[in-house]
Amino acid sequence: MEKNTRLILALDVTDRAEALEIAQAVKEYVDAIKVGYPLVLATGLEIVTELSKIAPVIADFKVADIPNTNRLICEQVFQAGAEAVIVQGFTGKDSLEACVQTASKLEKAVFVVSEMSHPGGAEFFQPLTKTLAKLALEAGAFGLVAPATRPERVKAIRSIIGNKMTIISPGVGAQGGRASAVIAAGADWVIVGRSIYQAENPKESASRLAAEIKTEIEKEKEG
Ligand code: OMP
Repeated sequence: MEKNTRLILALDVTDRAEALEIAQAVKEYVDAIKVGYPLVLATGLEIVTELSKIAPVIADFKVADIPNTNRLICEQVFQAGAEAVIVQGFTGKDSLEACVQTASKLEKAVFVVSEMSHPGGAEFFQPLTKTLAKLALEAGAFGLVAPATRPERVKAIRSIIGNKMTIISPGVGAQGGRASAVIAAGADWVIVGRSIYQAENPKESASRLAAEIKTEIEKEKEG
């Protein structure tokens, strides 16, 4: 997954043709496409294979099971063509390590949820965020998922992990976060779903977001 536009599309539509059409339309503005339960349950795991021909795919299954089941899930997802998988860390070190080991054997990546972006994400995750971030770091995960709705939390998470892991950050647009603010807070990539795929013109929306991110990065370089 190359760091170019620093934008990831969350493709939570439930129609195969619509998914492929949007992916094609926005591909020049996104570094990856995140696919989760809505699209895969509606259309089948083959959609991961199809989309992986358009852009690198992050499979968002928030994997949260015992080590053996985690391994089996990750194997399926990677064999289908995903470059990365999103997993939960609260299942513990052994379960997380099973994901990371499966990924590293296949040269794939694991992202661990450190704190969720919705209001309820503050209830149970926040007291554990630091622990989850450290666990992910020790397990050798590629990165963390952190909330664009709380840029100050992204900043705090960045200060825990330094530059040893990447941060992908959902919550921009429909959930109220701003792409420029979360990039300024230290996120590597911004994840955007509804603001792109529900827009009248998804390509234009993706282009605008990519431009906002670029302007913020240039501002940082100058400053
Ligand atoms: P929009 O709110 O439509 O932009 O979509 C955000 C995407 O990010 C959805 O696919 C969510 O499932 C996902 N997400 C969050 O919104 N918050 C989180 O804390 C974690 C995720 C995620 O793991 O991707």
